[in-house]
Amino acid sequence: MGGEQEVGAWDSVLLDPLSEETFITNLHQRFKRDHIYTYIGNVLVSVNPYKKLGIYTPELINQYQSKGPFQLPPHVFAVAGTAFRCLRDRNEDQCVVVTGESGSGKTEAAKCVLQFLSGPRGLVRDVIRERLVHIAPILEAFGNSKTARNDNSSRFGLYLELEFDYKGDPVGANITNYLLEKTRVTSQAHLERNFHIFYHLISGADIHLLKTLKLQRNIENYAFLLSSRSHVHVDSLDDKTCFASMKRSLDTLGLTSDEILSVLKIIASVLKLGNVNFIATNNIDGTEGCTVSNEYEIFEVSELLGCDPVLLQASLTSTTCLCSSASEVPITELSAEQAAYNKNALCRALYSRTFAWLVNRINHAIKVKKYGKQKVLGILDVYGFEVLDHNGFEQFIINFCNEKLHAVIVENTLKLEQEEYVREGIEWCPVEFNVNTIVCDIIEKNNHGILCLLDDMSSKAFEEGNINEVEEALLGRVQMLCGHSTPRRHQSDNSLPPYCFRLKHFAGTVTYDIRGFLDKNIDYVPRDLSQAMYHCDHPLLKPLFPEGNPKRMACKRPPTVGSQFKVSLGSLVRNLVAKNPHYVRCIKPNELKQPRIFEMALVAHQVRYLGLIETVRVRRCGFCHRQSYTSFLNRYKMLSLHTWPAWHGIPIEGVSYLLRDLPIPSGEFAFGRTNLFIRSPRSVFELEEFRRERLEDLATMMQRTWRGYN
Ligand code: AOV
Ligand code: MG
Repeated sequence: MGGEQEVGAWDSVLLDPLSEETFITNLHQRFKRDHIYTYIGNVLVSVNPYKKLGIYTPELINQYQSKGPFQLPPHVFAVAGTAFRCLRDRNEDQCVVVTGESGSGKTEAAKCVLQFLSGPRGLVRDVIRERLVHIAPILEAFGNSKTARNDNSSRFGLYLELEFDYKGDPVGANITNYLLEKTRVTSQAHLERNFHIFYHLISGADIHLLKTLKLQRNIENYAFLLSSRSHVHVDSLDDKTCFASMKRSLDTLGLTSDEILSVLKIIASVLKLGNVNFIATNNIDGTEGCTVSNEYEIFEVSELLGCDPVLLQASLTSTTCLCSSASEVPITELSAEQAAYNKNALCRALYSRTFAWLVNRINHAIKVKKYGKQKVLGILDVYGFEVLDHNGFEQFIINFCNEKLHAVIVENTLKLEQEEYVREGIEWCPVEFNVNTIVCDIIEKNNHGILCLLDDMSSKAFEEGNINEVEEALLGRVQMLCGHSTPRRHQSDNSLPPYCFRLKHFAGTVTYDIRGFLDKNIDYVPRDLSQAMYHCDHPLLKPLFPEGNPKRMACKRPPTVGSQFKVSLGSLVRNLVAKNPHYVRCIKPNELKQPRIFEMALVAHQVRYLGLIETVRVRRCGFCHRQSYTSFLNRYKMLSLHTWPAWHGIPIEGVSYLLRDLPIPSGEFAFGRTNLFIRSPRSVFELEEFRRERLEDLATMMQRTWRGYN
């Protein structure tokens, strides 16, 4: 990293003059020399290099662990280090929020933060450190996939919270996952893949395991793995190696070989069910029924899951009526189309519930064992904003998540920050910025938002069973909602395709196709299939399908996918705002996933919607840290003879004496009504260093005195 200082500015706050052009030119100059990180004060901007860089070594982790911000070039390790020091020194909860569009490098950045926190220098207890680094290969195998925009795209949201003890060592962690995009299990867009695990398994399992799982080594044999009838290969991924490392990770996390086999049996069953087809037959009463075309697959799935093949086939091709109290329960034969639909619902449920089980199991392996709740450091890595050729319910949920997080970040970095300066009486020239809260309102507003409409209509569709008609009514109402509130220029845009509505998100306008929204929101697994799964002789299936327990009262319908997501996102946001935030803003330099290409227009678009220039403006005149006068005095009074050992006057005066004794320029501090404001992270770091040195001097002095007595 030698000569770093010569390449542009480390911190965009120093750019003169500041404009969108100079900001992007600085990023570009640095990108050309592989300096992908640049600061905006304490916000880190990261531009995806699309090539391996030698800047994530244990040696560098060591350096960033021992040096403070601005002593070394900008780096995601520095952000992790600052967050860690804030936690240790100020005893406050921290969070690192990584954002950016799909393929911009969020997951890689989040992994670097985790790598840093579980890195060398004995920061971590060994077992936990070992386990933490093995989380990613498992979650990525089961939760990531190749999409049009990213070969390793996260198809779930991840929030990992590390807990530290009083010494600053992580003692455990907890993962919260957000809505896995489970429709991918049964269908994928053109040139996209299913979840990685399926390909890892087929390519990487040894011959014995394949035999046990009744699988063949040929991906082309499985309908769920053939997007648009052809298998999509990913150059950047070696499925065989990935399978080995995923298995090693499961072992390291303490999963038993029985547990691993149980999971893989479900994965294999999903693949085999994908090959089950239904042939239409005519019932005696003239209605359409169906039979299974390849009974052998059903037989093998039954062996894998430990169930009766006759029962499995019956629950796939017919349905029993719940309302009857008679001993003979009426059975309705399903059409081939209905049976295929139910089978897919079962596959999605099997997969997503197994994923949830895995997350739970990982949490069990990394949970805090000895200590009570200490301070925590959260890392957030969600699925990035995406606009595809065809955008459905999944993109709607993903983009809503990004919209909400964006609103929170803007609120925190631009709005609240400026309001606080004004409240504290600090001289301030306001910086204008855009907020897009209107879109969040359109989506989530109680009683009126799209999610609420969706729930109302889902109930209607569920009760009346006429999903197509209800979907059309829903479309009309959603279009009205968007039309009322979206800017005029989109109303005049009359190119809206059938069944679609359009939302102007912070990062771009997206056209959503409403077909499938109701169905995916209801997310219903037919009762007969839940019961069949519950009765399987397979250790995971009973807990995964509790609703299949016949003794369980027929309870009310479970909450819809949309409403559950809204609740979990709300609690995530409350959780984040209660912590001291650190931001990593990721930028995608080109759509080709290629190194060395920096598309100006694409970068400018992201810089604009992320509000980065406004962030520079606020940061330029702003302050990175604030502390009440009393707590500042308590922590640093030892650095001055005026204030040490105790200050008895008014706190603000004590702080003013204290600062006069320190070799930090006075421009670095501003006196607010209740807080002292510190401009740059470097000054905070220096204060901490002075304090550490002073404590060491005191300790040495006491040792000498002690020896003198003896
Ligand atoms: P994402 O998390 O932001 O997308 P990733 O972190 O998966 O994006 O990055 C996409 C790809 O870019 C990775 O698989 C790497 O090949 C490359 N990449 C990203 N960051 C780096 C880096 N620092 N060094 C080298 N290569 C990198 V999504 O999950 O789609 O929103 O839902
Ligand atoms: Mg990702």
